[in-house]
Amino acid sequence: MNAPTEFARAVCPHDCPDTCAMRVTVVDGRAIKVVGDPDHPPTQGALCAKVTRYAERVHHPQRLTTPMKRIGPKGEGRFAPISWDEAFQLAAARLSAIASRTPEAILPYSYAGTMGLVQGDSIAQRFFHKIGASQLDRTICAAAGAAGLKYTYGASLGMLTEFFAESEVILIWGSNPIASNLHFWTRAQEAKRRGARLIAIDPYRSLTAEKCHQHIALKPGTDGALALGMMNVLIAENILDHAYIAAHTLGFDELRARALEYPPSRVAVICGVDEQVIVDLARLYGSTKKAAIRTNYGLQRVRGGGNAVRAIACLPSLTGAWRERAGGALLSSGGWAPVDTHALQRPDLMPGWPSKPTRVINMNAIGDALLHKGNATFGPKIEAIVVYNSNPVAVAPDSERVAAGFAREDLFTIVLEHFQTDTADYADLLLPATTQLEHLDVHKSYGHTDVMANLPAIKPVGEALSNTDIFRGIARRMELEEPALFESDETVARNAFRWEDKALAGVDWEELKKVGWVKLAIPDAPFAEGGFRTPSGKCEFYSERLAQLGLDPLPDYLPPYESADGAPELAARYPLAMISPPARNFLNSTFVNIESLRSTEGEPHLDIHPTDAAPRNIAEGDQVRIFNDRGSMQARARVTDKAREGLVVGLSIWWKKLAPDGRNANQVTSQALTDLGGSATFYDCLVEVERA
Ligand SMILES: Nc1nc2c(c(=O)[nH]1)N[C@H]1C(S)=C(S)[C@@H](COP(=O)(O)OP(=O)(O)OC[C@H]3O[C@@H](n4cnc5c(=O)[nH]c(N)nc54)[C@H](O)[C@@H]3O)O[C@H]1N2
Ligand SMILES: Nc1nc2c(c(=O)[nH]1)N[C@H]1C(S)=C(S)[C@@H](COP(=O)(O)OP(=O)(O)OC[C@H]3O[C@@H](n4cnc5c(=O)[nH]c(N)nc54)[C@H](O)[C@@H]3O)O[C@H]1N2
Ligand code: SF4
Ligand SMILES: [Mo]
Repeated sequence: MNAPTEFARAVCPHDCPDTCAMRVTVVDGRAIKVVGDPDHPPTQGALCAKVTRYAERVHHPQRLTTPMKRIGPKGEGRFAPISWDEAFQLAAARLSAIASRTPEAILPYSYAGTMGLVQGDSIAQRFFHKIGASQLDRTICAAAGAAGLKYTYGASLGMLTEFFAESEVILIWGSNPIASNLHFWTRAQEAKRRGARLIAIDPYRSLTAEKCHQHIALKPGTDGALALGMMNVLIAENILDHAYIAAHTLGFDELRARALEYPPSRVAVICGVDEQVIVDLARLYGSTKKAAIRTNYGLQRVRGGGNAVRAIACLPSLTGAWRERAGGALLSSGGWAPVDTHALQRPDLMPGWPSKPTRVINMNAIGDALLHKGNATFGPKIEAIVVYNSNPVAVAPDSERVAAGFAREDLFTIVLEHFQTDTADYADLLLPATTQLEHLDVHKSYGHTDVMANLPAIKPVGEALSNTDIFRGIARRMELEEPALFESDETVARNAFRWEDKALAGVDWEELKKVGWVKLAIPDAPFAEGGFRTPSGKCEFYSERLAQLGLDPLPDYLPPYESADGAPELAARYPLAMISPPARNFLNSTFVNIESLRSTEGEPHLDIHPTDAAPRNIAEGDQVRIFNDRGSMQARARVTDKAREGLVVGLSIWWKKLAPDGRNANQVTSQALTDLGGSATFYDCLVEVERA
């Protein structure tokens, strides 16, 4: 426990690249204030508006404080309180009965409600592995980008976020840092004050794009073509670092041939951007020494997302931007920390490991999976689902099918939650979980390069238990005897990292607990001398591993599934592309139920260009219906050129039950998967819009 000084030290648990250090003021056992730690360099004393409200969320009157069981029809959300003893008994009885017969009929469903390595996927994974449950492929967010990086750099690695402050050109590509990566934006502002040019590449004039020197509003899902077009110019005009290419890259000749297929004239048509803009962008990028790319996940939520990230990731290796610490690219820094995933999750507890691991279900197709009757290829029908750290009924694509799946009378559903979310409404057993201020955890970051310790600041609210305690409780009642299931949070945290790794040399868990955070030892310019983590040790323009999988070994442009190029007939019926990126005051669907933040967002909106609004008779403030073959939702129209022509934007992710029509953007999104990584394609979605 923290000493009862004036504040306790915590880590923001949310799925955000910034992983801030927090100071919590506790009075009489209640957290009354949470602020950014001024001593933590990446946090610089500032939290975002959402998490400044964290104490309000922790002590919210609607926090779940006792276990509950369903008393009404499925999905109605009526529950009666029960004891933990009864809750564990009910969970154990149902799961044991299924596990003894068809263990793969049990499925965990979790994502990043907390990014903590302990309360995320440690005891929970061990539990599901031990009972032989199906595995979940956790691909809802970043898997396409991660695959793009893996096949190009070897892992999720990139330039260090602090050095963007020294960059001379920054491409903010598929990223809206003012909403979703605030502490990077601070660095970009520093660079801007020193004279850097900021260029946003985004189909939407986001809060960030509005504040950049230039905004390139390409068509959604066409980033791979833009990157190849830039390469074409760099090659044609010989703006290349030949020495860097020769020493530290693989497959230049092949990439060159591919890039020559993408002259700016062709790319201009694909992207819906002037040819000269592409040429100028490439020239500026290539001729600036300290040229940096902050790309983010917004651009990889489309069919060609993995290839687009790969193409972008090649750019700094062509120009040698890696030579400077203020040059290079960053999508995720998550691969720098030496996390011991095997020790945390213990895949070896799976009955058939390693030769016959259990079935894997992609979380993006959860709707189809829950509605599947089971057969030889799919395997057994899903009979039980255990949801923690996620709100799939609100966040998963093709929501009509997701909700229909959760509504199945014969599905046994356990939900571990802080609040009665849209998903919790479908639970048979609803179990109250602790928040970050009430439990122990250890963190890495995917935006900066510190590892951090989170210590409990207050006692659990009500009868809440940590995820780890809940899974230990169920395991005990199932009479599982595996010791790994009963390790303490301390022990799990102590083994979460390979402390002997040179990035952590000299630090251990005791030390980390004491000091709060430790910066990993990584060179300022990590790839100045090559040292990529691919099999060849080079930046792989050409990937032999992809070739062996029967995939294109070179990055290419793949038109979105749902676009005039990808599906002309569909585009004729549903001519508008819809994207639903994060709203500034929500974190995915977290915080939507915090009144102060929800009232700042107001209500669900749809931004639509005047040229698209006029023929549909849509005026500012009209209630509109957005629809396609998968479903429909309503929103209030904002007629604005922030959305480029042909694009509509509905900032997300609303709780359905807190939206006027009980629906959200995922009514229209699809379960189709990306080219690489099996990621979701939330922004690869055609719709029509009409006045409601
Ligand atoms: N306030 C807030 N912060 C968040 C979140 C939140 O919900 N709210 N969510 C967190 C999570 S889980 C994640 S993954 C990150 C997400 O944050 P980011 O990685 O920044 O991704 P998005 O917000 O999805 O999209 C960023 C920008 O990409 C644009 N975009 C959409 N499609 C395309 C495209 O095809 N090409 C290009 N170039 N741009 C495109 C969008 O208009 C948006 O402005 O943010 C995290 N931080
Ligand atoms: N239309 C559309 N849909 C999207 C996106 C989009 O841009 N547009 N973005 C997608 C992306 S990038 C992501 S990452 C996903 C995010 O999807 P999710 O990971 O499901 O994120 P949240 O909606 O924030 O839900 C997390 C839930 O976990 C709970 N939680 C937090 N901490 C704990 C804990 O310690 N224990 C337990 N038991 N519960 C906890 C929170 O209360 C919250 O309800 O959504 C995706 N869905
Ligand atoms: S959500 Fe992101 S910016 Fe906000 S406090 Fe958490 S880590 Fe920091
Ligand atoms: Mo995400």
